[in-house]
Amino acid sequence: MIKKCVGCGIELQGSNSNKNGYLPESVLSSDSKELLCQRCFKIKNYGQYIPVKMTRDDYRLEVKKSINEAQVAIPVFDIIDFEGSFDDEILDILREMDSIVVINKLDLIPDEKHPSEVADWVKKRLGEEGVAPLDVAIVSTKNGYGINGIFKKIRHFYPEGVTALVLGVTNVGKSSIINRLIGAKRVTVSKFPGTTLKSIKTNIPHTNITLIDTPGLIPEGRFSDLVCHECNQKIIPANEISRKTYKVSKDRVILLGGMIKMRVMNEDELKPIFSLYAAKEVTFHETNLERAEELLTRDDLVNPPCSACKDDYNKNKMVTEEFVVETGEELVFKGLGWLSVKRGPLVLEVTYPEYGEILIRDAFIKPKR
Ligand SMILES: Nc1nc2c(ncn2[C@@H]2O[C@H](COP(=O)(O)OP(=O)(O)OP(=O)(O)O)[C@@H](O)[C@H]2O)c(=O)[nH]1
Ligand SMILES: [Mg+2]
Repeated sequence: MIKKCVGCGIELQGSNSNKNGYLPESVLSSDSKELLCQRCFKIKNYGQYIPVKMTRDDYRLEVKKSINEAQVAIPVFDIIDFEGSFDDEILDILREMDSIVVINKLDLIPDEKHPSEVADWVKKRLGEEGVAPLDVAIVSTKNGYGINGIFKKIRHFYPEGVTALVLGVTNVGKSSIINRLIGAKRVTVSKFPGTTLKSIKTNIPHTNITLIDTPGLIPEGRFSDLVCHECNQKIIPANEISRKTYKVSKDRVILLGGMIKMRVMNEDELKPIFSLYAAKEVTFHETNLERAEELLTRDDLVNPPCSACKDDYNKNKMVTEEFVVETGEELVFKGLGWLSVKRGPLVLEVTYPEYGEILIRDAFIKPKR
């Protein structure tokens, strides 16, 4: 019988310690039903980073395999990187399948935003993508907020029980949500993307609800995927994000880390006002044109990227594009942060790696007066 790791879903093997799914033969042949591969053991107990390369096809295969078994999808999105948690393949599934959408990491946003406001905003945003979920739950697995709400929603729509497919991009907290719902630290969670390797079925104790955890996809266009994994960890916020408000005139330059250069192009007297949001470890810098170029060479002053990945980052094809962002709109840097315009229009000339996606959306957080 094939045994699988309860942490990441990989098939276990006892013959090659350099390959995925390794577990010493003596443990593997024991009667234990809760076997953990060596990689999950090291992640769980020592917080080690042990990357495993997953291709888009690997991901697709795992999710597709499980779709037929599930009656409902539980797509998980990261509230802080909503656009970065979108992926066409996930949206395609949601257009066809009933879903209860979970928006995770509520603890990271500044506290003036009420969860019901977030839910309304999410429904509208998903509607624009042609997705109409059965319901939306706003949660934080970090502090447990809203977890019971997911359970109640599943019970409400499926009183007899159901098999639910938990899906989403890497690191949004799919496995964390499953652990919260089953009330145990069973599946492996880590701060590094790409933790879950195969689908894992788990039952919520004393119910007929089965949850299928799946590996996360790495979506296209995230700025956070252009830096080394240490910098990646700085960009993915662990605590409440920072916000800084600007009122600046033409030719002032704002640097978002050493990753994005924004030059204000407004000609008029009335200066635009906007707030910038990103993880605390990402530096924000306001300067002039000349100094901006010098600063971009200084990873001690503006980062990420750090000295180790700066050269690679700069090898990306850079583009410069003009964006006009109106009052009440936001300019989103997928996987990095966003800028919210309080008094617009804000005309910006943005220089960034072509791989990264930048888009304009209706404001999610309106800056405080
Ligand atoms: N601040 C905060 N962090 C969270 C929350 N939920 C999960 N995380 C963190 O996000 C990281 C990823 O969590 P996982 O549960 O492993 O995410 P996943 O979606 O299963 O990731 P993959 O298996 O790689 O696809 C971990 O560092 C978690 O601690 C949350 O509600 N708030
Ligand atoms: Mg996972």
